[in-house]
Amino acid sequence: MRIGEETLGEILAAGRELGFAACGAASLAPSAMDEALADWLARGRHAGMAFLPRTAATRLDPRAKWDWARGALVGAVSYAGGPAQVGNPADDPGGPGVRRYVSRYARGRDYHDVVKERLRAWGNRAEAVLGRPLRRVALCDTSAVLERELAVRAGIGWIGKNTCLVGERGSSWLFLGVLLVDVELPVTEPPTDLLSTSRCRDCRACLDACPTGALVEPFVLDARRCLSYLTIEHRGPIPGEFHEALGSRLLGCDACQEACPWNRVAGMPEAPDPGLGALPVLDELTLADVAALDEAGFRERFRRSAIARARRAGLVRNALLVGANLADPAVAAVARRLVDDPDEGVRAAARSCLARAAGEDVP
Ligand code: B12
Repeated sequence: MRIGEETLGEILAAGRELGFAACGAASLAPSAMDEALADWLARGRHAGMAFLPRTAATRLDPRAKWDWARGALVGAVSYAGGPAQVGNPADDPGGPGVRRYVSRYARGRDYHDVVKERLRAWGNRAEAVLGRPLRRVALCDTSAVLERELAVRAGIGWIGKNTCLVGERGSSWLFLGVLLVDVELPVTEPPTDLLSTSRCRDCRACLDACPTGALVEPFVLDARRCLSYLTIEHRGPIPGEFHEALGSRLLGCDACQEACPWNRVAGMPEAPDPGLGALPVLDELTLADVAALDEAGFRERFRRSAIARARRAGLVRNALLVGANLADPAVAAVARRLVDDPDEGVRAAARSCLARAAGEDVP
């Protein structure tokens, strides 16, 4: 079934009423990114994210998995606002004992829940508009679709050199969600070359701001060097060459977005979506408290947070390395207990933390 433009207009209006900062509709024509994705994977730029090559075919053509789907409704949820990372890690916001940077995306309720709940509500509203049941599935982040490309095709924004989707009115502080539906949507066909949508012109602010040179060329991120990847997705020790660059980043990195001039234009929401709320647990924990978390404590505290993705071992490892960067004696005290931790990444970080506290060179 194909719906008319007026009906789609009503569905998109319902999406905006539900609080999406932007929403749009896309076809499920196969991706134009087949060569770029194949090249990116072949060069190993996905690092240890084995799920990316495994699901590449579905990412390029979601109908390989959801064969009943005919169109995609795409929504963006703002997570703008909150303290920014400043140049000197020791000056980071947070107050005494809690100087550490947590990426903006992880400061509220788990965005997967927030975005999917809103997509489901949108599906209900779409059913009401259509007057018939709608087969649908709500996707955010964890499913095998190229969400940024679908968002471009839905008219929500364009791709920056930092690979992020920048909204039509500025701001890349946007989560993306996709509702696959079993109706065909009246959309104008997408551009085949995603990069032609870019409005970066000769700006290189994000490439220059990346502390590790992870943006190896415009629009190409090498996850092996990306602090966001290393602190969230990567299991095991973080290679020594990145320890200092980590600065005070306990989880994630926003450098390439902080540097983007499009995040300083007025227009898009300047505050996080109210649905995200705040995660008070972050204010209560010092770096040493984080380093001392056990599995049960970690699960309990981060149950409803995107931080859970880093797992206890990842977050403790990061806290030890950041503690060493900030010369925090309370973290060094915890490190002594962690040199025999079951996790190799934690053990290596504890050794590095103690060696740096003792003023030794770390390989
Ligand atoms: C794997 C992944 C990561 C990896 C790799 C990121 C990357 N750039 O590839 C890591 C762990 C590093 C990561 C980090 C972050 N991520 Co992430 N991530 C994903 C995930 C699960 C898959 C992305 C993917 O397929 N990557 C493969 C590359 C090839 O695809 P791509 O980035 O979509 O493609 C770009 C390039 O290929 C380029 N491109 C297009 N055409 C062409 C052609 C040529 C010739 C070339 C060279 C390039 C090129 O433009 C594409 C669109 O940006 C998506 C969710 C999803 N299912 O899509 C979220 C997602 C992309 N991440 C998201 C977020 C919020 C983040 C972080 C901000 C979190 C943080 N602060 O730590 C950082 C941002 C870092 C950055 N600059 O990208 C959001 C992005 C929202 C937005 N506004 O863009 C998404 C959409 C999740 C969501 N539902 O909101 N992420």
